[in-house]
Amino acid sequence: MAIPGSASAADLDAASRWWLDGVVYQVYPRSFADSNGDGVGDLPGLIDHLDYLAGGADSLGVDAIWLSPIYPSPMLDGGYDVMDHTAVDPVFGTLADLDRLIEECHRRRIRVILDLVMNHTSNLHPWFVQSRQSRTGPFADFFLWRDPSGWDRDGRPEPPNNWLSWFGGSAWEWEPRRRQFYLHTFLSEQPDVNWRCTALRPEMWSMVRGWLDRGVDGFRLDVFNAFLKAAEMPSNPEIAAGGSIPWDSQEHRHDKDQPELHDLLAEFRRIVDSQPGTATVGELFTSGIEAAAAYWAPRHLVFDWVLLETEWTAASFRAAIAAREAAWSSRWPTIVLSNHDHSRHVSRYMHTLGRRDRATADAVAKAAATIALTLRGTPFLYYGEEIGAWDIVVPRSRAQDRAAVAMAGWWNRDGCRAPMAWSGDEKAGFTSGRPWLPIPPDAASRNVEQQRASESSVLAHYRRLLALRRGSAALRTGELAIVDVGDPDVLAYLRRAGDEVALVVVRFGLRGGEIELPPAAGPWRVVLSSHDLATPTVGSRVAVRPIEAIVLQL
Ligand code: TEU
Repeated sequence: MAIPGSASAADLDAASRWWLDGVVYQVYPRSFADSNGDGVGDLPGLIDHLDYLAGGADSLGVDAIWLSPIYPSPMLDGGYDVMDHTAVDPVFGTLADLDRLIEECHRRRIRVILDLVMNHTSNLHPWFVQSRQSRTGPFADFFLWRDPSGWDRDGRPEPPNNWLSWFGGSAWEWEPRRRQFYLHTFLSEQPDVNWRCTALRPEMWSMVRGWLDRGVDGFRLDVFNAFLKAAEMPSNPEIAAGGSIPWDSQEHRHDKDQPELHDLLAEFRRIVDSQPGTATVGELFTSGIEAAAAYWAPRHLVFDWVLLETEWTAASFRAAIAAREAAWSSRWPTIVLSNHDHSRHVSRYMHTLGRRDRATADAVAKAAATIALTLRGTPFLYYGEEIGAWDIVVPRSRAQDRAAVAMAGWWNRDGCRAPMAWSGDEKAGFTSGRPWLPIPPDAASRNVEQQRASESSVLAHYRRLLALRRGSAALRTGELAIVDVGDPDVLAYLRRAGDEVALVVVRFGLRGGEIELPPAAGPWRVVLSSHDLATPTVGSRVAVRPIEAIVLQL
């Protein structure tokens, strides 16, 4: 496959093509494994479970892990409010633990991606603590300070413009000591940094180089497309028929996606590219799939959210895949069904099906995994999806997601961040202490230990899919073409690389039936089914059972 602006896939050596044909696993460190009994996951706990993630008969076999932020933080936004980008929060461990994690990952041929939060800091970051105290001093312009646009009749200052916080309310907070407002796209405790301040960039680039020097293999860039705002900060156009959240009541023309961002990104990417074998993935903030593809470059992936917002029907997935293929063209997308910000996909899909039973949930988890691991692009798995994890309900009294507590109507993201279920013991093998979030109620029967022992488990299916993908150039980097198999409830697509062809067929609904297979150079054989191990060879037609995904090869 030719990659624009760089060598073809075949020309990339194995060490440098992991971002192209590998599989990334997102670890939410707080919820993965706790080694010291404080109820919060940590780096030593993660290290203890690397064999589970690495290659090998009894393991998953992922190629990279992405850690959500592990830096010192007040944890008002799950660590995305950073106080020091060059250190490790003691709740997760030490820099020495991180060095050991990197070493242990590299020993297992797993790359390590850190989460860079460079759009904002915590309000407790030393830069902001000094910046808010006066309009002079070395950090005065590290943040986005603006005079009020006026004063109301009660003498209160009015915000510089109409910009909104993603979490609701104005994006401006008044600081009496400076008699100015500062911008916060997210919580008021997350002041946006000023990327137009020339003194800021060397500080950020020094931090990035520091992690590269420690052997980090790449970065996930939090809301990278919001780094630059229009210099004059004009108000955004209002949208009368706004969407479901306040953010959607404006056209975000001036508070993100600025033209100068391409140069800033190029500067950052040159630093990363100077280290062979590295890669990045940009977390696109609320923009569309075309924007994602436009920001893409070789080694520098960009998330789009089309699949994250797709319903569990063949029509929805067909449309989403067609939109992706059209927007990305020969550029290389990512595949995301779940992450730490959204309801887990098994829960979303069960809602579409109107079901709550375990058997249907497992069937959906396996069928969805088949899609995620056979579409064109780099899959990003979210911890727990490999055992079919779904959302938990967190009572408001135990809510940790500040946005959900502070903002009415905000979905409580704790629901998708439950502790990983390693075993069936009372704390699921996650901790010996009081878990920071409730252990999933079904952990006793939905856990790694129980699923490792079963050939029909969701975990077993992920392992088989990952092994199949590893052995198939077509499934890793092949071209994709949607095919019509004459049944609206069935999604089908071909993956092709050279002479190798694979066909993926997925039935979404609850009524089985036969489909007509596309004509091929030879007989199709079923190499993997999400329902069972039997893999009959087939003729020109094949029966596809309810919520079944099958992979066929010639
Ligand atoms: O999330 C930003 C975010 O929520 C949007 O990118 C949204 O998920 C996406 O556009 C799909 O609708 C990032 C972090 O992932 C989140 O945990 C933080 O709260 C936030 O930035 C602030 O750092």
